[in-house]
Amino acid sequence: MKTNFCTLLALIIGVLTSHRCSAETPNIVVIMADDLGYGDVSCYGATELQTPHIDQLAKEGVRFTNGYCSASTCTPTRYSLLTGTYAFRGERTGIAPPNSPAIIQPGTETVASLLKKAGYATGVVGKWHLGLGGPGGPDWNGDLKPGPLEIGFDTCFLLPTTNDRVPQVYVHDHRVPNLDPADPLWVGQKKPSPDHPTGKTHRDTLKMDWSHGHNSTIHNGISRIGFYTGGHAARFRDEDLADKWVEKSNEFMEAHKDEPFFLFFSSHDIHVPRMPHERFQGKTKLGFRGDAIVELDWCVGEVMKTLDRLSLAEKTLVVFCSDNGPVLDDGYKDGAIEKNGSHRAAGPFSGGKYSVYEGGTRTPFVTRWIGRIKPGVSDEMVCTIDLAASLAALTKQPLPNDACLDSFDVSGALLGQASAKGRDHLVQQDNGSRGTFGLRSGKWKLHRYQNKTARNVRVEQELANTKVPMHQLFDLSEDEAEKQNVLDEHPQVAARLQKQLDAIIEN
Ligand code: NG6
Ligand code: CA
Repeated sequence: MKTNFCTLLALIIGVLTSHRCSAETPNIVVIMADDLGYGDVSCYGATELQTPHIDQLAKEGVRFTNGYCSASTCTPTRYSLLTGTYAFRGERTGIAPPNSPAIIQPGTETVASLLKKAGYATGVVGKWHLGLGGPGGPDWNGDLKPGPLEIGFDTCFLLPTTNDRVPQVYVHDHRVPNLDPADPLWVGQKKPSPDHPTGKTHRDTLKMDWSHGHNSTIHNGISRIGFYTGGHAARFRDEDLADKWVEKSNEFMEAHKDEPFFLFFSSHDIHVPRMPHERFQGKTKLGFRGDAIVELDWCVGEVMKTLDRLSLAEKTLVVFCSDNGPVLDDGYKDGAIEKNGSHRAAGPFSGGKYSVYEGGTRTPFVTRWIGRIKPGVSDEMVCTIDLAASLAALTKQPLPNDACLDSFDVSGALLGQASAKGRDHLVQQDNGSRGTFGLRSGKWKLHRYQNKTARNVRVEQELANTKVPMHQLFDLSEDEAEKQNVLDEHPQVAARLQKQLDAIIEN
């Protein structure tokens, strides 16, 4: 009798506790590559180079064939990843200039703030490109806030914009480290003095020439977008960025190894200027673009090594993704076009960076959680915008009604559960909210153009611009390369998708 009573009590306590503890709190590491295309890694079909570490991750986890980022440029994808809301709903969410103020306002619910509520230590290391500072822009010599720390991150170690933009300094929490007050940092849009050397006036001194834009202030033999002076003691070498991201990520994971942590490892590879560390230069036949992919792959390997060393591989969900599709010539003469050979950066898809063809947003997407995720390949549609709702669901954090408006809980699909579904539709954006969109709905894909120009339709050529009708419709189940506009054959489908797109945009 007594035993029975105890057994019953234990059962009740067990049920109650398991209920209370049903939220799962693995460490979460999101590794986002920059400008990496669907076909740029060997587990997605690349044959001209090898990415053994990313392949290993895919082998141990789920490799998504319908994994997306939400825009074909950086700032809107990152905005959506963090806020769970389409970038076209926000202000100034197009590609951010060097002196952009913070784009995500303090108080906005983000992946980081949600996970912080769930008890996570939260950190971001690497490319930010979401602006810093109040309406006047960043105070480079003072406190750089608001920034990541005001939207849920406990700590940050950043490349403030993107490395083809000025300035080449890091940001640690609210400050530029190693800044000498006697040599203040000035960042601006206009030449600071008539004799200021630029990529135009001192072109013959450059170690990598520019092809379009990118001809203002020179640092480390590379001319950039925008002007700056001062801050010399704080400046970095482009070649050292990847090592720094690995060092700072390791520090963060080690410091928080005994509590759940969320690390957003935001790589700058393989964005221009592609200037990998000397030890990676020449590693591929594809020039610095290929070498930067190998450097990125090395970073992924280093993160995995650290998780193994800290015995955290079975306690950590790793997500690998990209912020937009590929581009070959993005403003520097780094040989990407000449050395491309038979490499297909966007895999089987058309378009790439800046475009709403599949190549712009369908990108490598892998999840791994050893012991929890059954390895495999998934055709479910998932997007970086879904991380907010999915990770909130996993950690049992309620989503406020006015937050993460476009993020779906696809946690089951992300964890590779057999019958779990991904999303059934997705709006694909190009840059800002200029009115060019793609809508994928099941097997159908609608394009809507504002300017009637499909930018960068062919990534293997330099900024190929093609005239297109305002609307196009493709059947991805038969035509994944979006070559055959079938709008005239399926007017009702096109009308339905146009209505669906309008409803989402105007919502
Ligand atoms: C474009 C730049 C391009 C790149 C892009 C942002 C020119 C001519 N082109 O304006 O080089 O910096 O912005 O890329 O300046 S992203 O991946 O950060 O969105
Ligand atoms: Ca990018």
